[in-house]
Amino acid sequence: MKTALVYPRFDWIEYNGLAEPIGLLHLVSALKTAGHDVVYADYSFCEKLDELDHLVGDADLVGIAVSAAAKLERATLVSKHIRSINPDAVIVAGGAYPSIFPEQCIETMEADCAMLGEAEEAIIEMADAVRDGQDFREIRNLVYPDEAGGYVTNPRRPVQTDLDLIEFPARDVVDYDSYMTNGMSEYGLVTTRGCPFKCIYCKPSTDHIFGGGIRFRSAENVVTEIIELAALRNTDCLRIFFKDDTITMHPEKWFSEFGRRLEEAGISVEWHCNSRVDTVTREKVRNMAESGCHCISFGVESGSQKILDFYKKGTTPEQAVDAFNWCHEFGVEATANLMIGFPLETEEDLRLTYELLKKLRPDDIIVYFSTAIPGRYIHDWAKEEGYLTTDANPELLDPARNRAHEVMNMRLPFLSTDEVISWKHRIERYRSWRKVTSMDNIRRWAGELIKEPGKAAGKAARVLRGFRGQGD
Ligand code: B12
Ligand code: SF4
Repeated sequence: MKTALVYPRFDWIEYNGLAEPIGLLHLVSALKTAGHDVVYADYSFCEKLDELDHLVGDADLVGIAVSAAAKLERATLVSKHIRSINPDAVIVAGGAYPSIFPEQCIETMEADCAMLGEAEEAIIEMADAVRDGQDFREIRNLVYPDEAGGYVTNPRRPVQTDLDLIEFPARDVVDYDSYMTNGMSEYGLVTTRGCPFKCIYCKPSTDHIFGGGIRFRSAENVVTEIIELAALRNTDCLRIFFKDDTITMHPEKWFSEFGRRLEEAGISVEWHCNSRVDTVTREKVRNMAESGCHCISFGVESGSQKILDFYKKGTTPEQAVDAFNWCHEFGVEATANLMIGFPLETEEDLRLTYELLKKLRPDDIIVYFSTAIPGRYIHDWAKEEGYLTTDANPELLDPARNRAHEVMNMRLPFLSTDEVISWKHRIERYRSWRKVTSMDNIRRWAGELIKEPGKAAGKAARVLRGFRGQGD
């Protein structure tokens, strides 16, 4: 009995950079430890769909990961191909997107079932059942079609509360060399699961995956994973992107312990993360910087309290100013992520956002369009209020893609689309101005020019494009 776990990133441009699928790799570990024969089939570098037939063609159970709506099309291509060469395999869809839209995934991908949420335990039960020829439809977290043409959703199991008990992702199956030569520059790692906040443009999507609330790994457990990763990559110097929703929910002392343990292990880590401006303190930023944090990407979103309140963000522009000042004080690059083009936004709100940026003095700025992604409260709200223009076009549902192509999926009563795009260009010009006038940025760029000329040249080109109002 063989299980194939599939990362269907076939023929796909990743607007946010290449990355290893950590969740799927956790499942590879779980199955291996349970004694199952498991192969990992990564379509990232395949030019043709049949290149991995030797891995998936004889698998009895095939698990296919789908992280977002924008990836469903590719997952479907891969799923249908596997079905055509291996009609008897049980195909299960899992990951972020099937956790939110299991029925759509089963139907579109022609899968047998979908698995909801964290799957370390459920995938073992599923593999056991397929191996033993038992009915797998009893397994908790599973959604499957019934005879009447509907779907059955089994109850969910409780999530693992002690994250330190979850095995590390099986990084040994990843072709990291190919990832690195194709543009990946850092390893992904997660130190928490879930997020307790309620932002309407995000929730309840992650709650469908991780349940509500947040669970933490200990600093010791995280450093042990880093030591193993360093050994696997034969280095004592790593770049890491912590992909937690809100890593700064860890208390201050977590970061000092993390730094101390890394130092004891003789490993230097340069890391960055995403965060909220209300979950950092001066001491936390200092401890983060001392443990190797070089950049924090903050969800600032807007300079208007009215818009932040509509988003149920729970932060204030004043908190953003404090957070950015602490970063500047401790030499941590601070990026401001903004969202503009929310239907209730006015010219005055955009002006407040622009004014806030001048107070923050960010090292980088990324302007997204407010996007009504299915599965989020903002989508339901936009639909009810008549602001939603479409939720079918994957281009419009991926904020990285719609930002690059400057298209939106919500109607704006108080502003024209052109006005919002023009504010985006204005902010991007300010970003370019900051890049060439901030001494910290110039110093960093000069350092990079010596160490990584290609990367530094790319940054310079982006800055120039920004001056021309073209963004990047
Ligand atoms: C890393 C990440 C990315 C990476 C993905 C690369 C990669 N290979 O990892 C990048 C940066 C490229 C990315 C891009 C986008 N992402 Co993203 N991303 C994440 C993030 C931050 C972490 C994922 C992670 O590693 N989690 C930790 C692991 C442990 O959890 P997990 O992956 O969910 O895995 C568990 C279960 O889902 C399940 N599982 C996973 N795979 C499988 C497979 C099978 C077969 C089974 C049975 C179970 C299973 O078991 C795992 C272990 O318990 C999540 C947020 C989050 N907190 O998870 C968002 C998230 C998945 N992304 C999201 C979105 C929307 C996007 C973008 C559209 C955003 C954008 N561009 O602006 C794009 C889409 C990309 C594209 N072009 O399609 C949403 C998805 C929600 C949804 N489906 O509506 C999330 C949940 C963030 C959010 N709250 O909005 N993303
Ligand atoms: S946007 Fe960030 S802080 Fe808000 S709910 Fe989502 S993960 Fe949590």
